[in-house]
Amino acid sequence: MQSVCAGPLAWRPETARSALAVVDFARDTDSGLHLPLPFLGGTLRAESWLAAGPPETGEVRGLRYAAADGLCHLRIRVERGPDDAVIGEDVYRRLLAARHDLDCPHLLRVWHYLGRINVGEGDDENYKRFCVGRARALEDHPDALERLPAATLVGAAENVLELHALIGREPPRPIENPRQVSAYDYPRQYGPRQPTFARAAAVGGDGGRPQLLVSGTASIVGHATRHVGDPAAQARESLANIDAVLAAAAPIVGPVDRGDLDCLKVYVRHAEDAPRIMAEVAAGVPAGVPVAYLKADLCRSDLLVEMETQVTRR
Ligand code: 3EB
Repeated sequence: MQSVCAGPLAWRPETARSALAVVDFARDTDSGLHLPLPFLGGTLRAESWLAAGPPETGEVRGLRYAAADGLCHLRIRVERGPDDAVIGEDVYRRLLAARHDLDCPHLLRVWHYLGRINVGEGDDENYKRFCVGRARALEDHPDALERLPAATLVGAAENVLELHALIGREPPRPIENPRQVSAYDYPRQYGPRQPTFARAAAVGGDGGRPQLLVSGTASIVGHATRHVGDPAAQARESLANIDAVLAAAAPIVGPVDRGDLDCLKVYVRHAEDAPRIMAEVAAGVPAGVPVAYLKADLCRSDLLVEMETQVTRR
């Protein structure tokens, strides 16, 4: 399998020996995890989350896990019901409890793939209902609210909620973006309960090399969507937001820029916008960075593109 982005999940990536999870975007293998999202192209075909030793695997609270060396990859997939507040709360309660069963009390990174994400009007939109359920579960876990994980939440091509998470023994250091209102402070117009994630999470570094996991990053400045209807301009704004997150994390990961990205994942709402978005990424990101393009609906119906990335201090 080519172009595998080595994730963190080894507190010391240089000594990583095995993978807790291999996520195979392009479906090159039967052995990797597959996402409920169509692969649109790019040189990055899979990502792996590394650990120091061979993982112990099993199931806890309905979540499949692979754990080694104080790090754990978790996943769960459930059918959607009539109200995503219900599955949001249920899945988050399971995840928050599983942290303690596995002796990895800290959420580091969460990915959510939610079917029919933009269906429903106003506060009844499925994404906003999901946020209500997630917030209800987190209310009972103030420790988790204090150190929010990096996250991505995009639409799934199937009528499910699939959640993947990295959790750890050591806490992440959450990073915010000075160009954006923190998602947990979004004003009421975006829904009854705010999304609970940090713009990035720095992990590791204790004698090893810290890694910065950057959340799904879109064309939002302040709290407003910018460049409605213009996918190329949204791609440029998303990259500007990634630059701002990298700058905010410089005290931890050093002076890094786009050329230092381990890899880039680009979520595209409309496949027909992909050529224009690919052209912006080719113009704005050095050619050595492996990129994956995945088709997904996004949390706000006016967002056309979203990007996530990571960087490992050299
Ligand atoms: C945004 O910045 C875009 O609800 O967990 C990105 C990443 C977004 C994570 C989430 C939402 C989430 O608001 C949407």
